[in-house]
Amino acid sequence: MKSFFYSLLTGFLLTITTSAKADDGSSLWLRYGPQRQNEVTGVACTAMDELKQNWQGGPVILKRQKKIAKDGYNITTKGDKIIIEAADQNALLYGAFHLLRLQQMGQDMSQLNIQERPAYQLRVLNHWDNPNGTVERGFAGKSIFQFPDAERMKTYARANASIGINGTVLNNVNAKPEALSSENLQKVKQIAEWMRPYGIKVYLSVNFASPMKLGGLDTADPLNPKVVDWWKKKVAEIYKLIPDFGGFLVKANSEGEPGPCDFGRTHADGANMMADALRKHGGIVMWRAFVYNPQSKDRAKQAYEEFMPLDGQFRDNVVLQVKNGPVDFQPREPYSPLFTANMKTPVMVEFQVTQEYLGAANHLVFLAPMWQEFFSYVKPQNLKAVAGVANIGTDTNWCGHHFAQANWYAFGRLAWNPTLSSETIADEWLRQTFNNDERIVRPMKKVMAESHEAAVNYMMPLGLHHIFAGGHHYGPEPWYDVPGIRRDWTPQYYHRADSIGLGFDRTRKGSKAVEQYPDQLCSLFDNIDTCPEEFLAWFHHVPWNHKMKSGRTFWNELCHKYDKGVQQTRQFLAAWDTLQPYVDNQRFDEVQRKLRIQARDAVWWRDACLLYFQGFSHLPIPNDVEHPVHNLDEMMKYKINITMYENPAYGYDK
Ligand code: GCV
Repeated sequence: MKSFFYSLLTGFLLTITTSAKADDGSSLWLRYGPQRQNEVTGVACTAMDELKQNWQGGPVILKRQKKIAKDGYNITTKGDKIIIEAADQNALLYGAFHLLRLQQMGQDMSQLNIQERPAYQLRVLNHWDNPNGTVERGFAGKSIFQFPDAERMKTYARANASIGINGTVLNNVNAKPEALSSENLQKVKQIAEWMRPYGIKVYLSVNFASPMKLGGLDTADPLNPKVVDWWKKKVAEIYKLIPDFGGFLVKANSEGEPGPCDFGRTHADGANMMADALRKHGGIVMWRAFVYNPQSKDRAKQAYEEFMPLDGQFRDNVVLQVKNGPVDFQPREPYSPLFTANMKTPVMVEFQVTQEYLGAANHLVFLAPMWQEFFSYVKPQNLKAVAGVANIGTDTNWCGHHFAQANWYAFGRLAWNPTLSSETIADEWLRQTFNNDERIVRPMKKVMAESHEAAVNYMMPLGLHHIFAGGHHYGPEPWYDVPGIRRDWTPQYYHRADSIGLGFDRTRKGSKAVEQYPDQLCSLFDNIDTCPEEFLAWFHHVPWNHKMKSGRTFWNELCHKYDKGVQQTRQFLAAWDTLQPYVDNQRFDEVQRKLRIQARDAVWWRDACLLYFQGFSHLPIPNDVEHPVHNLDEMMKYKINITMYENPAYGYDK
């Protein structure tokens, strides 16, 4: 009896000691043991400092090896020493972080023989940060660049370098002309100095009308000599301050932003003018292909239609930055057909790390599986570079949700090596961010693996897209409409629900968007019987009674998918609830709170969408799924009163 009480007491104390430690998540995945001086010799650089402080093992030698390709490195064990070889200092740093990762994951390092080469030379984060400190689609507080402090900038740079990110665009693509003011450039210079030791170049988004709004010219026509001269001088000013400045990112003639088309010129004219100004300094232009006009019959076709005729006309220091899907970062989209159009112009993919359409910083949605799905259609070698719209802000834990850090991490790892499995990435991240305890790693790896599909299920299954709330884009509003609003900003434009069925007919008989894909895929998508079911309502107006592979009708399948998503979020919460003894109190509570919101939001999504679409299908919700608990009229009246710069504190149910 005594020993029973004793073990109960020690068990209790152990639980208290492990869970009582509060951890605010500010260290991200960079959690090394107690610092001590270690034997690190060779090239003196940031890699050496990093290892001296954080490496716990035997001697490490950093060696320069000119023959290794840029940014690549080798790590080899030789007797009791570990040798990291690379051609330059940045790559030595990547090697050092690789070694530290192995240390954190408790790996055997007695026989290392690693050769790493990145798939892309440019691996860049895009921050949508505004000069006033707000972040467009930012769910983790304010801009980290508004009042940057050296310590936080250093953690940011280290975190990026640890996953191979080597570029950062500091401001919103909806750029203010002031981004190029001499005053702002001083600030950019300071940030560049903090980034430089970690191999990160800075870039700026620029407003195409800057020569007018900032320079006082009466035009921004890219072929006007005064405009050309203005950009040349501005670029020279930048490089004088920041000799390794990366270049410009441009959103032009899209969603009200100015561009070359305002002056009767093409996107190529605009991009080339800037590229010429940047060329002699080694800078590049990332020109976004995110364009669409309100009159179009199918927004999904537009980037292709607008940019294909310009192929071959861009300078070689221009890269077209194309969103992964043809519409706009929806929970699931087919890839944008520009990626397989065999363009001569280099293209880079733009992923969205911030969860604009995936539950903001409230839902646990691990994005690596979604990005891998993209790479299952688009060969990595077809791309020149990879960009990710950052989910980073001033919140203590950087990303608003502890598990959203995993998306920053995954973005960097996939930009380095797009063939990495999402399971490997989740495993690495969990072990570094929490610990190597299998009781955490195993269940949460499963949750992370299922989380994207779950979100698709409870938000927009079977090819549905763009049925979210207007403005802040959080929560379901398949009914959203405002008098006079452009049609391609309303869900009805996309879901086209009627008494016959649901979905956008993009077949050869419909908008013909399928024809932008290579022949084989075009035929596959075009035929309702061969179209992958996850894209059904993307490419077809699917009859409510269409027979699905499961044997169910389309309507019944839709009900099942929505309900499955709900059940999955409950399982995620249940899995997390059991981890209380193994996770520090603060992170346990914060994640639990978010998972509860997610589970409630999933019910909101399911109920809103099924009840709304039922008004068209006039079919009963099958008895083998949980029936809605909310009332459609009330859900239709419910509004979350926030802007596009903040994370909702709650979902539907407070
Ligand atoms: C930065 C969507 C988002 C906008 C974003 C735009 C873009 O429309 O809702 O916030 O603007 O995409 O990628 O340019």
